[in-house]
Amino acid sequence: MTALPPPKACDFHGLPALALSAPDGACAIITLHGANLVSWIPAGGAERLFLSEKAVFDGQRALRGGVPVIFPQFGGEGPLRHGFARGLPWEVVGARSGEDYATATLLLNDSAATRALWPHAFSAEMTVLLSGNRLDMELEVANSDNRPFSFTAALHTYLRVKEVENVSLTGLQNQRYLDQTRKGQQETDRREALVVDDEVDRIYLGVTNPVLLSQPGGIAVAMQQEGFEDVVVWNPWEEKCAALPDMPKDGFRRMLCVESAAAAKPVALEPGDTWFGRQTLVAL
Ligand code: TA6
Repeated sequence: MTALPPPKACDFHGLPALALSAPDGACAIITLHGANLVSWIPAGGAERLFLSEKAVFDGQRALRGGVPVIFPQFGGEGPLRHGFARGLPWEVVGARSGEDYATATLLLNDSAATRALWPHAFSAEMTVLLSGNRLDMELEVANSDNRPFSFTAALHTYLRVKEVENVSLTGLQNQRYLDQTRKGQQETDRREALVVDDEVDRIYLGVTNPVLLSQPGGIAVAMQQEGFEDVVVWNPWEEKCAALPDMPKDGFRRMLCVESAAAAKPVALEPGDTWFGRQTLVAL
């Protein structure tokens, strides 16, 4: 059998990255900066992730789009807002291709810079695996400290859509959520489908069902998760989008974040223990 070419190092807008391609045609790009999966094209399909054309590739800031890795803090303000993992360089520790898949693992350990913001020893691994129409992304966190710590985290997935007002998101009916546009007020979603025609910023709690994003033309993405308890749905809409310097004015129309998150309830880890959260996307 001929050896399959391993994922290749490449340059993505000046950032070091890894290009993964499976023999079945599925391909993806992950930047070492933030371990951000900035592109995913399922076999025989088209780009499924949104990346803002005004994203800043300075190797400092988080990228506006793709799948920023949020760790060790979801949300909040100040330097720990949405964690530091999305703005730091990760290291490639594994990459290979097989008959019908390609995979890569990136690693982030604590450093003097992370300990200045969050005083714990940890090791985080982000693994992506693509095959056919499926993408698995897994974040694993290990406590390498000698005392317990807790954290919140998310895979802040920006899904690309043709026109957000035509999107329907199902699978969240009767689910409780915290409405971040109303100071975290708790509500229950009674609608069969979520239609986005205004700002949406919700943390759906304890989601175990798959979530389906459908668009006219039959383009759909199914999302399932393990380890992560919450699903965050976010679209900034017109006014908040205009306030984001790294988004074009109409950018909110072409994206919807459907994030797998451990946001409402922090994960507590004892020394030596590990936790993982996985988001699986299937392009339909
Ligand atoms: O995940 C949703 C959210 O927390 C929103 O509240 C929103 O502001 C967004 O993430 C983007 O945050 P960022 O720090 O990337 O601008």
